Amino acid sequence: MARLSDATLRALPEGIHRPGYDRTGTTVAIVHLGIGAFHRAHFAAYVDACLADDPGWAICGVSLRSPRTRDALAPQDGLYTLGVQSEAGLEPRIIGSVREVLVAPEQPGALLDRLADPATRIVSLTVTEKGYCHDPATGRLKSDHPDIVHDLAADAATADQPPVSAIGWLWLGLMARHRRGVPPYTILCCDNLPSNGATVRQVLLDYVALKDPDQAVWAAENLAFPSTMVDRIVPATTDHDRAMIAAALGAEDAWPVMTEPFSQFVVEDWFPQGRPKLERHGVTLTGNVEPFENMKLRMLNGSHSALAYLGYLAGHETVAQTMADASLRRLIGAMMTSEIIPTLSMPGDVDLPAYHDGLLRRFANPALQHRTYQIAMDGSQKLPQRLLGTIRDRLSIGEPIDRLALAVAAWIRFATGRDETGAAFTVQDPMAERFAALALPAAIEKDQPGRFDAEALATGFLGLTAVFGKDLPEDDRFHEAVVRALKMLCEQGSRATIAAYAKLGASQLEDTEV
Ligand code: CS2
Repeated sequence: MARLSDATLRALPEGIHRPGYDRTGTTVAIVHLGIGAFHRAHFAAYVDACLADDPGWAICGVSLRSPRTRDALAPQDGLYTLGVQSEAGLEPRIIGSVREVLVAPEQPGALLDRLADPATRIVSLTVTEKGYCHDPATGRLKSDHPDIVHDLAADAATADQPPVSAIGWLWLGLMARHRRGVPPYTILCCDNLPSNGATVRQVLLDYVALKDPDQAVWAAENLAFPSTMVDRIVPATTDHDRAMIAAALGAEDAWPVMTEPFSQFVVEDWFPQGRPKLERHGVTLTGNVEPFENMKLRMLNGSHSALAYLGYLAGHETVAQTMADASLRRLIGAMMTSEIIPTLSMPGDVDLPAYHDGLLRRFANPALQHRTYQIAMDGSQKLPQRLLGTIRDRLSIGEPIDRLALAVAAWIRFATGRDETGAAFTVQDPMAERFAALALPAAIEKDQPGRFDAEALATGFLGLTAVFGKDLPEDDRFHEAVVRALKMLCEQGSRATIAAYAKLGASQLEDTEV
């Protein structure tokens, strides 16, 4: 079977949507750090649409570690398939906006040239929450993070000792431009962080204060960090997806990306060096992204994480399966309606109940194989912006937090690395070793793996200040609500707990014998 590439593009079956522009006439103006599936299903797809009327915004995608994406896409001239999946079936679309893929550790010189090139006007990022090497509870750089320690020690001026962190690369590129009198690029964070532009700005400024203190004022005054809200569900690609795409294309694509029909991108309009005409292609440009970010992080991602932990414990492999569990669906719906929506204050034209309905529909998409285990990854980096901010807001006005606390308890139970049958599984999280050390003394009997003392477990995990800060663990209402939920999970199991929380009102829970 032929491989997808510029040469085979024309031979694809007629109905397949493909770039409506001459790819050779495009020029790279965006360098994207972290060219994973999410970027290829989201920003790169918007840029692909923009290239049809403005060829000046193609993308150079960068992998900071693994060569896998480059190895898959290079023989395809950067082309790949976006497989949009719904109940109506599969709609493949060929994306042409990625003109080049670099692997930072292998091609540091080429990457530095791209970053320093005056033609580069935006550096965007999807490096996941942990990729910013920051403390999720405070939003500040972890100066003792091994990647930051490495980058701070590396030669400041060249790529001879290339950085390993995204922050290190951002700064190396900016300094190369500064020395040559080239204006700085706009830094566009597309990760699910709270106030993501401001957060990345703070992390970068913390880095500069240590690396190049003489440039701290320049950096604070001259760089642009528009905030964004990014939304599209993108499960990891499977071999089954590859086979399905090959059948539709009649050509092989080594790494297609699968997604849902829904896509949303809200961007703060702060691009001193210009930007593609995103507003023509469904992107919302606005002065204030924060309400949208809060809505999405708390409603979608907060629910996603709750579903991931509760669902995984209850034996549901995918999000669609969690939605087919009537109790879990009811519980998540109620968590959004009763505990999350009241914390949001949105512009007048945003209909939150409709957003809630839309989310339940999207989660239920049976065509998407979105694994609960995938979403459960890196909980320590996700919980603060997804669940804990909402909990803080609720506590500050004295409102109940039972369902949110159950989600936190489910995370703790998951982080023990033992499922309810006692079987061990791998917890993927930068703090996984700490979790294992906390779970060990809370195990009830060493010969009965998977049985834990809820009180001991909660006290241990809630002491993780990098996740919970200092304030939350000291709040008795929070501590009690988490312990109550964790006790039920540990003693009665996730299914019984989900059923109880789905049925009961918050005040009744307090009277329930567990
Ligand atoms: C998910 C997100 O894996 C996860 O943590 O919650 O990737 C989610 O699918 C996206 O943010 C949707 O926009």
